[in-house]
Amino acid sequence: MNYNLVKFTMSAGTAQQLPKPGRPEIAFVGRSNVGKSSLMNKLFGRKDLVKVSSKPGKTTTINFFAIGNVDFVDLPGYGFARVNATEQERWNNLMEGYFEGERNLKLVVALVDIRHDASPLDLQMIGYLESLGLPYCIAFTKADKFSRSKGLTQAAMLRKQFELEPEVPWVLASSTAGTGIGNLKDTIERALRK
Ligand SMILES: Nc1nc2c(ncn2[C@@H]2O[C@H](COP(=O)(O)OP(=O)(O)OP(=O)(O)O)[C@@H](O)[C@H]2O)c(=O)[nH]1
Ligand SMILES: [Mg+2]
Repeated sequence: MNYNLVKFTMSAGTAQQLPKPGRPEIAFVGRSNVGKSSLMNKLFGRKDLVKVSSKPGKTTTINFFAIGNVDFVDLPGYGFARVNATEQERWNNLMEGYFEGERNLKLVVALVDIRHDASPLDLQMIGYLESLGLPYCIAFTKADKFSRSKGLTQAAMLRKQFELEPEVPWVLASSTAGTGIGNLKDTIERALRK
């Protein structure tokens, strides 16, 4: 896949605005601020195609990026203390509309911050992906914050906490250092071939 050909295609702020399912999709989910948008930029080899912010809750819409006939989907993060219930409800409807919309999801890349124990919301997210029977992998992000050996120990501990089956692919990733990007691309290619 030629990542250089990436193009932003559209944003959906409500489930009704989502594009019709059909094209193969690779989606990125995780807590707000975990590094979804940064990791996508790194995959694309682009600095700021996907908007990144130091403030959590930057991504509030579902954003689609196309590479040939495959869509890469940046989802708004969870766990961000939103100011009001209306916004939280919009988020819930948007995410449910997406995941339960019979899309052609080839892989969900679930991002987890390597530095922290599995949070209840992360556990819930993985459980949700499992319950829908979606193919997923885990990207442990911000691996640059640890030495390689500490990162590997921490990843093993988190995989236990999530009770991941051995066949669930995982990578240690850092958008700042570029760690794990090749590995993640291989995982994506394998998922697209299935
Ligand atoms: N050290 C380090 N910082 C990172 C890494 N990836 C992202 N960050 C920082 O983490 C913050 C959040 O990154 P984003 O990519 O916007 O996170 P997001 O998951 O898209 O956040 P939302 O859009 O709020 O859901 C930014 O300040 C990034 O610079 C990484 O691999 N290492
Ligand atoms: Mg984002």
